[in-house]
Amino acid sequence: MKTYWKRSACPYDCPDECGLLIKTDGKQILEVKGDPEHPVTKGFICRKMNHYEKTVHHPGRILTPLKRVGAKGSGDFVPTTWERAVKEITEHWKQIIQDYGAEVILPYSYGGNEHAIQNKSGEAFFYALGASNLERTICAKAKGEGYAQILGNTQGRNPSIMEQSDLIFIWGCNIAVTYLHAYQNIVCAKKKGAKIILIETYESPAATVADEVVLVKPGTDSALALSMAYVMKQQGLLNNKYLEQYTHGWEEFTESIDAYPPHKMASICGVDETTIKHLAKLLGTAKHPSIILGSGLSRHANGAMTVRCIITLQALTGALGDAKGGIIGELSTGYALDRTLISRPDFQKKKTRTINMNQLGDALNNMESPIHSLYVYNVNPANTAPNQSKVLQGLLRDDLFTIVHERFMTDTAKYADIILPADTSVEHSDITTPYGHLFLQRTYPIIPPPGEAKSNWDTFCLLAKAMGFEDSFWQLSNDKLADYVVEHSKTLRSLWTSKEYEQFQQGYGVLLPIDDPHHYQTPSGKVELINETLGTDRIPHYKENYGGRYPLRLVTAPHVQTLNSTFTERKELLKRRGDMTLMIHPEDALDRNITDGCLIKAYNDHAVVIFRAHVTSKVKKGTAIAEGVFQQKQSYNGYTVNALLSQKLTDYGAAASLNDNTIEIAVYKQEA
Ligand SMILES: Nc1nc2c(c(=O)[nH]1)N[C@H]1C(S)=C(S)[C@@H](COP(=O)(O)OP(=O)(O)OC[C@H]3O[C@@H](n4cnc5c(=O)[nH]c(N)nc54)[C@H](O)[C@@H]3O)O[C@H]1N2
Ligand SMILES: Nc1nc2c(c(=O)[nH]1)N[C@H]1C(S)=C(S)[C@@H](COP(=O)(O)OP(=O)(O)OC[C@H]3O[C@@H](n4cnc5c(=O)[nH]c(N)nc54)[C@H](O)[C@@H]3O)O[C@H]1N2
Ligand code: SF4
Ligand SMILES: [Mo]
Repeated sequence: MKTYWKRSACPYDCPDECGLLIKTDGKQILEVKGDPEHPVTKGFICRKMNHYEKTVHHPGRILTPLKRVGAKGSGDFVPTTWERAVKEITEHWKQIIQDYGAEVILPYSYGGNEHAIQNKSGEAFFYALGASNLERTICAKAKGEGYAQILGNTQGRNPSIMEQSDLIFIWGCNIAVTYLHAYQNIVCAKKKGAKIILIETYESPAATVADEVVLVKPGTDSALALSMAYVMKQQGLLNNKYLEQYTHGWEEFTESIDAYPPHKMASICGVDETTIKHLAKLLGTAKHPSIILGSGLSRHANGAMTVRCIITLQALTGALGDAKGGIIGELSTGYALDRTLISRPDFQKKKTRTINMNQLGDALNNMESPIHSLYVYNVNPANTAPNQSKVLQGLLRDDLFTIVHERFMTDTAKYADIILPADTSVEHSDITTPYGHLFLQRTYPIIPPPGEAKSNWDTFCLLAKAMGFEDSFWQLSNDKLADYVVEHSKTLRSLWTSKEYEQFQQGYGVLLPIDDPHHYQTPSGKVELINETLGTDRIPHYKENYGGRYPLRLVTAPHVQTLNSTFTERKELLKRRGDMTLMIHPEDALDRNITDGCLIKAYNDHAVVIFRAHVTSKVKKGTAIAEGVFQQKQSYNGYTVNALLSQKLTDYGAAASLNDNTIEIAVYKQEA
């Protein structure tokens, strides 16, 4: 058997989009490792992708289109052909479009495959169809908005700059789990003597690299940040030269921070006065401080405001203009590739209604302007969307015609009328657009798809032809579309030399140019400490989050063994992950007679969910942490943590307020 190695890239919703080397015989993939020549990956990938072959050749892969024969949710399907499936879908659509108009069709997708073509091509199809528009904001849109309100389109910083920092604040980022190569940068900085501070709601796996861990009450980081600003001002630690030269509104802003003395803010954020003063002094006296921002702290009613308040700290130190420090964690490479060549907004003939993906439960159950058909790809809302019981109730509707394009029989797929088999990233061409570093990569098919699995692009082309779309766009092959997009992305072509372009075409990770840190792409050309467009929010200030009437604040955190609901097909990872647990503080447990390992019920106005209690002082008193996304079959009563989450949106960005919910807990069963 002749075997050889091919370059590829991880397709998942993870900031690193690692470069991969794949050993293959042309039919199967045999081994997967990190590409040693990829400048960020450096040969190292996570344990999940280390055995990607177990996902690609998993016996549970869906290999043919399937038609439902049992009740919705039962998972009872029989194989059908692509021809019949496409005919059934498109005939159904033609009928409902004729009866009610195309807006009764809703596409539902997110980042299951982050590569540009498989991620964006569905938008072209649904624009051409005239379907409802999906507002894709489940993840970090509030963080992006908060960043933009102060820094506009300023390029995000490459995390490798942290290697030269002398102080790093890891702020609400589960970096040891979610951003592994930035974690490596921090380990490197630490070896050189940098001090590492973790600001979290629990002692997350990122604590392994931290010198100090500071636990805040969820959703109160802006109180901590503004109070640190107060202390820095009192102690004469503001970088006035920088403020005068590079910021807009600094006089008014620095005056406003007098309202946040530590003695007032300590009880709000749950961090004592001494610690606030200590953190302020560390930040104000460091030479090259970095703050790496996670998304967790932005998933609150005050999410964008929190992000903005934290960024102001790095304006006060002047680190925003420093090549060895600043704000890390809000980076985008999408600007270089013209993704509208894939998503084709020009195909939309008229504006259609917009439905927020975080409110799918409401959207499916709203019978005043009902959705008649749902097309799901790159996403698994039965497990990942908020208010799970409402989502499931909607998916159960007999009159909802649901199509799910998937690789595995997910909980969402079980509610489909028709399932279409999806391929994997080693079976098609694509282009990466990472959100954790500045290297782009092109990928090529390495093996043929198993059975009759098809890429998102090929599937949309089939549907387009059956719907009678005549644009020649739908005739392109996956490879040709990738060629076209790369060739016609003017920004990309202008940024790279022909040698770099050539390397990219050969599948290597190639760096986008790094901007001057002082190139503030805002309307004023400065850091906008005051943003005049924001009305009552024009000055960064402390704002409460939603909270709620139950005593414990619930935070959903990522799990190291899985990636959202992805990788739940992998038994060995699930075994290591273990039960669906809720982490709670020993005093909260004692108050309720809860012992470690017993079954507890967590409840609020949305649902009752059973967890195994994990009593640990790693969690702050008053907070409960649920790591990981679980499948219904791994739950105790059919519901997972998402059943306890509201559909409320963040202050800006219309993102999910996943970490802004409250619960009460009680013993369910003392014995397992
Ligand atoms: N292994 C693994 N990797 C992943 C994922 C995964 O599920 N598993 N998910 C991927 C995805 S889609 C994303 S968006 C990224 C997310 O990557 P991150 O940004 O690291 O993760 P978040 O889920 O946003 O949560 C980060 C931390 O925020 C904390 N947090 C929540 N609320 C607050 C708060 O109010 N204040 C503070 N200080 N901290 C708070 C949580 O405790 C959590 O540990 O990771 C990606 N990578
Ligand atoms: N409790 C809890 N809830 C969360 C989170 C959390 O940490 N905890 N994280 C939140 C965040 S940050 C996010 S971004 C969302 C993510 O929510 P989702 O986008 O639903 O994330 P995944 O679970 O990764 O689901 C992706 C699905 O896409 C499928 N897929 C992968 N590649 C392809 C492909 O090429 N084609 C097709 N058709 N399908 C493909 C996978 O098989 C998988 O089932 O969840 C949010 N919800
Ligand atoms: S999941 Fe993240 S860390 Fe793992 S290989 Fe993919 S990009 Fe790299
Ligand atoms: Mo995400």
